[in-house]
Parts: sequence; structure tokens; C-alpha cells
Amino acid sequence: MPVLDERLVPIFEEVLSRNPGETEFHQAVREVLESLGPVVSKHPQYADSAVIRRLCEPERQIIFRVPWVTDSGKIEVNRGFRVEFSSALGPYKGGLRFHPSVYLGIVKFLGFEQIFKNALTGLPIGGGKGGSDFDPKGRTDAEVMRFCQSFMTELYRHIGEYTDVPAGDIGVGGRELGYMFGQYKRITNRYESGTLTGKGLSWGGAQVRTEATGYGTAFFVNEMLRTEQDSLDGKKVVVSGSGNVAIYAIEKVHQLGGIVVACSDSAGYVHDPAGIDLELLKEVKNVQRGRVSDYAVARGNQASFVSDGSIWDVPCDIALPCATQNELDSIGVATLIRNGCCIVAEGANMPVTPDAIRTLADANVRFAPAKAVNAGGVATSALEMQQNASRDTWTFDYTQNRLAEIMRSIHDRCLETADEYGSPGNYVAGANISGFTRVADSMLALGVI
Ligand code: NDP
Ligand code: 2IT
Repeated sequence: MPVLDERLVPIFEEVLSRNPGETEFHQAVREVLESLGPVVSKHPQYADSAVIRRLCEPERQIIFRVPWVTDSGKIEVNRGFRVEFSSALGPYKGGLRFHPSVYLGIVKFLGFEQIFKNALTGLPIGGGKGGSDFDPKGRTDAEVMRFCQSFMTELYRHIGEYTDVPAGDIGVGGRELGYMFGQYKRITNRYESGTLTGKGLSWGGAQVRTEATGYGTAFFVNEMLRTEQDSLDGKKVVVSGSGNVAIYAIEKVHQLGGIVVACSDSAGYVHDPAGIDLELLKEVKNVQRGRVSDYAVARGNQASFVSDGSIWDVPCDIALPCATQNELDSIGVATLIRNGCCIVAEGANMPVTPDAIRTLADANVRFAPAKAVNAGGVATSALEMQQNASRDTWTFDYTQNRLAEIMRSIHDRCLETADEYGSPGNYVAGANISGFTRVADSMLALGVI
């Protein structure tokens, strides 16, 4: 493990002792602190003002009971979370995750990352995250609706256009956001569109928000390739996951000339050497709410489904982990490197383990972190808020061009900042330092907050 700057060691020790057992949160904090050594050397005011220590403590953490009734009349109890991490740059902003693995440590890792990601977009949004250990899998629409209504019956009092603006994440898409917005509107008697983003197009949503995280990921990778006068054209790509981020990453990679030969879910992966048939994948995942194994069956002998292997065994030029945290470890990257992979970019949040990131660096494989790569989702959420505030709607093409510009500017800012702080080409350092300095400078201006 790289050594931390001596001024940062006590901060990390405090994070460990004050947040026992929250391993994902520790991992996310450590990764940022590892980048900040040159920053505190150059600008001691950040250390002297305890701005880093303050950022490691959320402004507010809300944990609540979510009781609901199944179709058969059984009462279930889940736990709901909203961690409002930092409002230095704007209202708290970040998604809601519904997955059985959700606990405080996961919500805090995601909320912490979100602060710096949102700062990197250059838009006026603070950082937060929420969710529940509710598992939508196998639940009927009516059950999901009752859960979402109960969740919002508590959450509504903490959110609002100027306070905290949730969106989707794993297990939360258009259906869940619709049920939550409906309940929010009903309780508050206000059509306050700017309270949630990722809304449907007919009820206040924005063009391109659904596609934005995946499209932004592909745009970012194309920018990485452009620095070497290259492009996605003809590149063989592996995308893990088959949810919102994965599907639209596949779509944009195909539009930019690449070919995605594998995708996955938690039960296994599908290898489709001729390239994923995206219309079929969308039908299976978005309409039938099926699995990638159903896709493989429908695709006949073009594709094979593998339930007992690793998607990273599939040879590729570019790997885009787009499913979940710590899904790509040093064994996975060793195979990728052996097979000639030259870029790994994080579509999901923190999908590559710290060891694996170091292995990639040692092998000179270019790596770009989630804060930069997947920031297109939250950036387009901020564009949705902008449209809601002005009661305007923009066209698909206009919004997509804005997204592409934002991704280019994030990419360039990462490289410029990495250069400025003595780590040329290091996207991790660039993203962490650039995001951090923007938030820290605002905090310094706002007094001891
Ligand atoms: P979805 O719920 O739409 O899809 C998640 C996908 O990841 C599914 O294919 C799911 O498979 C797979 N997956 C989830 N958990 C696991 C696991 N433990 N092991 C293996 N596979 C798993 O979520 P999104 O596509 O929205 O989110 C994917 C990632 O992108 C997350 O890290 C999220 O935080 C991040 N992200 C999302 C943004 C957004 O706008 N939606 C924005 C920025 C980041 P299965 O169905 O089998 O569970
Ligand atoms: O991780 C993320 O950036 C998201 N899930 C999107 C957050 C948002 O508010 O659009």
C-alpha cells in the first residue's frame, strides 16, 4: 500500500476509528488521501484548516425504518438511508441504491465519492447518496410501489430542490423514481420537479439522462484514446453488468465504432463474439426484466452463457467494469493484461480494487477512475435540474452535445491537474485533486462549516 503523507495519517486513523467496520468507506477515503500528499505540501492551508478532516465527516446521516406489505399480506421491514455528505457547492446530489448488500458503509463510500465527482463536473451540486437493503428482484410492480411509497413517506421531509436531490443507482430506475415522485407530490401537494432527477420524459425528466452515464463513459474513453490519435473504432470491448450504465455504454461504444463482445449480471456472463445485439439485450433486460442467460438463449448459437467463470477472461482491448464495487481484482486484471488490454475505465463506482489499480499501473495499462468516467450521469442530472428550474426542455441532440463537452472538459482537467501536481497521465490523481480543490476552496470561503 502506498504511504500516506504524514499530515494525512492521523486523518485516516480517525476515519478508521470513528467508522468501524465500514470497509468500503475506508477504501474510498484512503484512495482520495493517497492523492492529496502533493496538495497539502503545496497548499498547507488545506491541512491547517482541517478541511480534509471535515470532509470525511458527513454533514448529516439519516437512517430510517421502511415498513411495507407484500402482495400476500406479509409485513416486511427494511432499512432506509440518506447520507448528506457535503453541500459546499450546491444541494446534496446523488443516487439511491436498492440492493440487499446496502448498509451505512456502502452509502458513505458512495456519498464520499460523489462529493468529488460532482465537483469535477463544474456544476453547482453538492454530494450525497442513499438507498435501502430492499431487494427489488422477484418483487411485483405493486410490491415495489408500496416499498417506494413507504420509503418516500420518510425521505420527503429531508429532500427538495434547494436541499437534497436524489436520483437512481443500482436497483433504482424509471419505475422506482416514478413511484417515489408520485408519493412526494402527494405528500407535499407540490409539483416540485427539481426534487428528483432521472424522471420520465412525460413528467419532468430530461432527454439523455437515462443514457447519460453509459454514454459519458464511452465519450470519456474516446477522449483517452484521442490523446494518442486513436479512437474506439474497431476496438474490442468488454462491459460488465447489464443494467442502466452497461446498456448505454454498449450503445455508445457501438455508435463510435467499437464492438462489445461480452456483458454480465450477478449470475454469469455472455460471450457474443460478433458483438452484443443491443435491441435484443434491451428487450430482455428492460421489457422482460430478464437475465443475460435469457439473452444468450434468445441469441441461439451466436452467443454462449458462462456461469462459473469471470467476464475478464474474455480477450479485449478495453475493459469497462459497469456493475458494482470491487468486481475487478488483481486476478482479473492479470488476465486482462495477459490478453493485451490497454485501457480500463470505471463505469461503475469503485469497481476496481486498490491492488488491481496498482497492477494496472505497473503494467502501464491506462486506468481512469469512476469519479471522472461516470460523472456524465450526475452531470446530466444537473442539466435536468437546470431545465426544471427554468421550465424548459432541451432536445436530445443539444443535451447530448452538452454531455460530450462536459466529459471532454473533465478529461482535460484531470490531465492538466495531474501534470500540475507532478503525476503526468495519472487520471486518479488528476480527478481526486481537481475535485478536492474545488470543494475545499469553497469550504474555506464559507467559514468553519
Ligand atoms: P442497475 O441496477 O441498472 O444494474 C446493475 C448491474 O450490475 C446489473 O447487471 C447487476 O446484475 C449487476 N450487479 C449488481 N450488483 C452486482 C454484484 N454484487 N455482482 C455482480 N453483478 C452485480 O444499476 P446501474 O447500471 O445504474 O449501476 C451500475 C453501477 O454504476 C453502480 O456501481 C452504480 O453506482 C454506478 N453508477 C450509476 C449511475 C446511474 O446513473 N445509474 C451513475 C454513476 C454510477 P444483477 O441484475 O444480477 O444484480
Ligand atoms: O453514482 C452516481 O453518480 C449516480 N448514481 C447518479 C447520481 C445522480 O444524482 O444523478
